[in-house]
Amino acid sequence: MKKVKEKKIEEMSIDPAVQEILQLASEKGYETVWDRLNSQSPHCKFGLNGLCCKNCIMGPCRITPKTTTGVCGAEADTIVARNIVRGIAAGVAAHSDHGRAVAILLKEVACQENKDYTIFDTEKLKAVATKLGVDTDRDIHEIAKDVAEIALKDFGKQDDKPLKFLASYAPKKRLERWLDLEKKLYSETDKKTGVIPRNIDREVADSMHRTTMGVDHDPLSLLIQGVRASLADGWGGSLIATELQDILFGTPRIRTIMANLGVISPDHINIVIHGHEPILSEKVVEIANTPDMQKLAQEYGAKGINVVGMCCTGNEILMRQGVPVAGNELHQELAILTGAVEAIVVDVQCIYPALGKLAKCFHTKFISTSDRAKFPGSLHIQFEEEHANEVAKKIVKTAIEAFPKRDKRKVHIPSFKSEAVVGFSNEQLLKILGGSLKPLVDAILAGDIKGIAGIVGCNNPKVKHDYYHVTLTKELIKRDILVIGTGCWAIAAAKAGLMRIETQELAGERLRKVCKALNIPPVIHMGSCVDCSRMLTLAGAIADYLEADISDLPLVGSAPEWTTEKAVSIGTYFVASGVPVHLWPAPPISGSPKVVSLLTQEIKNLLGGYFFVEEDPIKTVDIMEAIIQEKRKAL
Ligand code: CUV
Ligand code: SF4
Repeated sequence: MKKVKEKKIEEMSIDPAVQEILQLASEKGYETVWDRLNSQSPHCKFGLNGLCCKNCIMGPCRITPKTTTGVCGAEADTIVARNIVRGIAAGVAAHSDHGRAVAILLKEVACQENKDYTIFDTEKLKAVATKLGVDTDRDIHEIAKDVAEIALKDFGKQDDKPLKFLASYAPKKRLERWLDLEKKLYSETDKKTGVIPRNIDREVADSMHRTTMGVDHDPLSLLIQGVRASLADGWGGSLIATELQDILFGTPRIRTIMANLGVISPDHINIVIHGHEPILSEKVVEIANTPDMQKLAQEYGAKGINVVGMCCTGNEILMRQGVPVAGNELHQELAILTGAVEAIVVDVQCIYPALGKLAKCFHTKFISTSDRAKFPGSLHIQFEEEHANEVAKKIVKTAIEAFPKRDKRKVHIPSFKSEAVVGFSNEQLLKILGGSLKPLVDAILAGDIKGIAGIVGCNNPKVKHDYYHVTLTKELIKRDILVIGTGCWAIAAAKAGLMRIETQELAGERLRKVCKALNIPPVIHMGSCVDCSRMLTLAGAIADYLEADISDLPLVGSAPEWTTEKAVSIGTYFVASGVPVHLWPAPPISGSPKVVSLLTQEIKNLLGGYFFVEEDPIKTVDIMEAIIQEKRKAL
């Protein structure tokens, strides 16, 4: 294979902290994700186009102009659709398992079987209960038990009724549209096809069943199942995760945090928490801050303990506790390369297995904690909710004990860090707006806010790190489009200083005026990936307020540096909820013109949303603005 030419460091990332550490890595010979990408390039074209099937052992089969079917007779359309649906299902499974863990914990806390956690936010508990139709005039433990049970039922019920969370949270018109489509698809195809999710686990299982060898071969039928599964994520698993986490750990409030590798401290014991579930990260933060642990750290010669976040679990603890964040997806190896990290503690999702080998080059303990995520080279300390305090203590102590082994000659911490205003839960937004959506809706109707763009998703070494996130964001606010978002985008925006109040000056005149009046930045951090559900419910609330459907509103979405299967699920549930969504890099569907046209055009008539793919960020904003203008005309 042809060797691709190596990228220059400036082409790899726009983040100066990243560039600095990459320079160091290249001088000292440490391997990073960019090197491995280089070794894997050029990538297999069959995989890139979605044309490789290995769903049975008559294969693997690849589709070429000469060989147009697999051994079983499956054509390109079927293979491409099956592959993408499997990706969605995996994403749904990941987010929803996260939600399930929170629901189980809430039930245990409610039944007072778990005493290491508490019901922190009773106001949120009552709000969620009211939405679900649970009687709130009782002891909070009884209310919490009912809420948890409803959530758990959404994972396990066997009837064909919509998920209770979806039915209770989705806006009226959208629900009607899904039900209509459900009926339409019922009569046109078989009885079991529809868009309304029945049970979160079942939609994952159904997706796996129908994509296995010899089951569903119709691309539309397959993609509709992908849509149904994705809705079980957005209005199911992810929503459950967000709402129940708020109950257990508190609804985010506005606060200022610091972001980038510069938050790693030269004099403290640094613990990086990476992964997704606040059940772990909240505990580590809490225990590390106890006087006992801080004292122990001092006995070991450190000034104290500095816990910092990374990726989505970083988003969770910055939103709720104001914990600084060391970076997004592509920072995980770079944090270790600073030489000043005593422990990188992980649970599930987006964790590179490469951390095991890299940590061994330093004194860093790479601590895995989840029974479903083990790594070569990690120190496994199993996290158990029922002994959370004890396990968290063990984790923090392990980090403290690593401190004397830190090699001062290897320490290199970039000084870059930026301030960011974060913590915009919908509850906080409403509070800023004076308790009603009216001022926001009025600003949209008047054109002071031309529209709202939600940007989400990962980093990907295939694209210049943070470049798309940051360029898109700056260009959108310049055109009076408010930007909200989650995930690694949010960390990119925070690092780039776009979440400071001063960013108002980069916004168009009309958006600037609105942000000044509300004293908020024009770039809004709404949380982690599961908190995309906050954006869904915000869109839903605006729709209900206007007695409209989400697809009538001037909203657009983007995942401009996406990596994971979870991002495919997120993109799909936004499309299925009526929002046009931009993607870059292109998803692996180009091998089937049929699937491409279904997802970029035909789906618009069915659900109102659709995907579009564009590499250039400015052209992307042109398209987004055109979509917004079109919707505004119809408003
Ligand atoms: Ni869950 S899914 S790389 S941490 S946003 Fe970041 Fe967000 Fe993608 Fe992963
Ligand atoms: Fe090949 Fe069909 Fe088996 Fe896929 S399911 S590997 S296309 S024979």
